[in-house]
Amino acid sequence: MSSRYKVITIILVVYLVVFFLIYGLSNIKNGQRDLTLLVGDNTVWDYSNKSWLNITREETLDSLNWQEYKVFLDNKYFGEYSMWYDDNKWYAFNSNKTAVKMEGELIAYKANYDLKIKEFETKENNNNTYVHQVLKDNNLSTSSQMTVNNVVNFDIDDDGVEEQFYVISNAFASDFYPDTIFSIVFMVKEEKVYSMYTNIEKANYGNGCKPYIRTFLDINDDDKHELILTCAKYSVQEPEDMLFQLNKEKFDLLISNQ
Ligand SMILES: [Ca+2]
Ligand SMILES: [Ca+2]
Repeated sequence: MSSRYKVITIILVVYLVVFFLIYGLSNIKNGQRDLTLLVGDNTVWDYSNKSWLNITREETLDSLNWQEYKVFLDNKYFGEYSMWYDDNKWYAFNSNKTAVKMEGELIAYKANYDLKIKEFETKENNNNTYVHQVLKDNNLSTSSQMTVNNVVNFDIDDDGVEEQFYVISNAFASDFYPDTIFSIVFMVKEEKVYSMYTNIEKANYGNGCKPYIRTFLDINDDDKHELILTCAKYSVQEPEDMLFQLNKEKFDLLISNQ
């Protein structure tokens, strides 16, 4: 090979490597992510071609039974199991097709990448500074009685400092009778309030819903976490499951089961 061809070959190889590094890797990182997520017994979300789909029950039964999922219970890794949906409930089977008992809240996924799911602790809130501010901002009394007033500390944006997530509600009160039912979830970062979920309605027996943060998970593998918020409804009504992503100054609702 003449030195001229060697130079051309080297330039070509370098060009192809650089091309792959710039376009190939970014495609793998951004475009080719496929995910099926089971959220409890009520919700199945599918992510592919950069869009979300809420899968309904009939489709679930047909296409998702007996596939292998990574299973988490109460956000703790439980193992890899074949999942089977019957009578509105997921069942897990090991490789011998023996049913495995699951205790705790189910999150399970099937994906072409590792979905990071982190544990966290929900605590009763005993500092109402921000709660009072948010109640006022929503024209609600700061002396409102509540059925939920919780806080979760979690570093959602991976900057090494935990944010505070407040969950407040007066839904399903049994010993007081509010005129207005509210459920509000917001985040505080550096003394600034970021609203995530606000539902305020006139009381009408059993309406409203009681929210809780269910799971912090990193759906797009960028180390910043997204979160699933569940709002439990009265009696047999299906709970609402919502997936939120922090997008600079605000939370975007990526998908809901309703
Ligand atoms: Ca942070
Ligand atoms: Ca993320």
